[in-house]
Amino acid sequence: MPTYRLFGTPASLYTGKARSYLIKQRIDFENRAAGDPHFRSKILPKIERWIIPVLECPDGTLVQDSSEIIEHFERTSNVRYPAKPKTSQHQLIGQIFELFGGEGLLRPAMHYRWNFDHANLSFLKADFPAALAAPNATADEKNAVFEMASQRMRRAMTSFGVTTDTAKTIEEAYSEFLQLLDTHLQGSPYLLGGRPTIGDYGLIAPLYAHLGRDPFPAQLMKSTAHRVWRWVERMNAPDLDSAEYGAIAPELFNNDEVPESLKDLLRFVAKDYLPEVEAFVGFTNDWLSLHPEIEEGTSGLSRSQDRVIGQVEFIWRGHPIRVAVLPYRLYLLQKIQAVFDQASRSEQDRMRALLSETGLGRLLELRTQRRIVRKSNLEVWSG
Ligand SMILES: N[C@@H](CCC(=O)N[C@@H](CS)C(=O)NCC(=O)O)C(=O)O
Repeated sequence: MPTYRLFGTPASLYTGKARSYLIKQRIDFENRAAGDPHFRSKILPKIERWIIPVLECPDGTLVQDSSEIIEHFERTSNVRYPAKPKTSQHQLIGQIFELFGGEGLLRPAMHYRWNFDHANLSFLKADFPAALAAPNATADEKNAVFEMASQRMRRAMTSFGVTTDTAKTIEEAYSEFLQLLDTHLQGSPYLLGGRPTIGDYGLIAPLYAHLGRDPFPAQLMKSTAHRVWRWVERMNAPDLDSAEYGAIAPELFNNDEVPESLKDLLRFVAKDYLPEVEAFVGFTNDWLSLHPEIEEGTSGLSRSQDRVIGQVEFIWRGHPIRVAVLPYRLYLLQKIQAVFDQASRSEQDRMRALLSETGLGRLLELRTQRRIVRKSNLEVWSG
């Protein structure tokens, strides 16, 4: 019987996000490797770029993008644990953590994967080719696959702002984040109470594949933030896996409540990531002004695999850093703003108060002249 197939790799950040969702919803699916000949010959030509994860549906429909994979099920079927929280503030917070998890935590994810060779390298050398190379590849071919992937990723790391100058600050910031999340998880098994929601799926992306699975950061997480480690394990379990919280878990934060520990996490996002959001929105607006010729429904870039429109410099925790600007991030930012835009007046007042209390008020104003939409599994500009 045909089933869903998730093409990706165990070490892939965004595959981990989609996989966690599929597991939690008990959707019948198979994990398939990106090295699978079917992926190369049948899927990549249709997706038009090398990117994972890709979900192949039983009817042959392909869905690329971890956020879209989640939306695909949220739109079309009765899911077990809806990813969309029930109440408005929680929806807003959920979308903030989808953006921050998948995009804002790339600095620690990349740093802890690629700058700790003494602990990680032998694992990565075995792990990458196992899923990226063809199943019958020779040892030399597997080594070549690893070398190519690792060189690409080490280069990519710099474009996220990971340098020798920032390394120590990245470690300090990540340690602060782990402690804040650990403290918050003292009160509830998931970010917004007793059920996993979109914010958890955003956060699991870096916290599973890189920070919870690679040897060095996994050890760091286990030894300094046990509750976060348990949450990573929980996010990959088919049940709620929250026995240690007792029977009260489903009732937690049911009233659109935002505990102080969650506000502290939002304050962290404001300090750690809002400056980057300001920078990429500003850069994008300048870039769009320079390119009025870009047609609706196109990316404005020459090749379908291009995802970066330029580089922008900003100050991150006292360091001037230069990072790549990816329009995809606007797509996730728009999801935060959509929650606000669609809410009632009184809900908007509460959201505004929460964001201004936590230093995130600007998130509602940072908008681009044109919106990013998705067409044929690519990010393109609206009219
Ligand atoms: N927005 C995409 C991002 C997917 C993505 O960047 N995936 C990585 C692997 S985790 C990738 O395919 N990178 C391309 C490359 O390595 O060349 C999603 O959420 O699915």
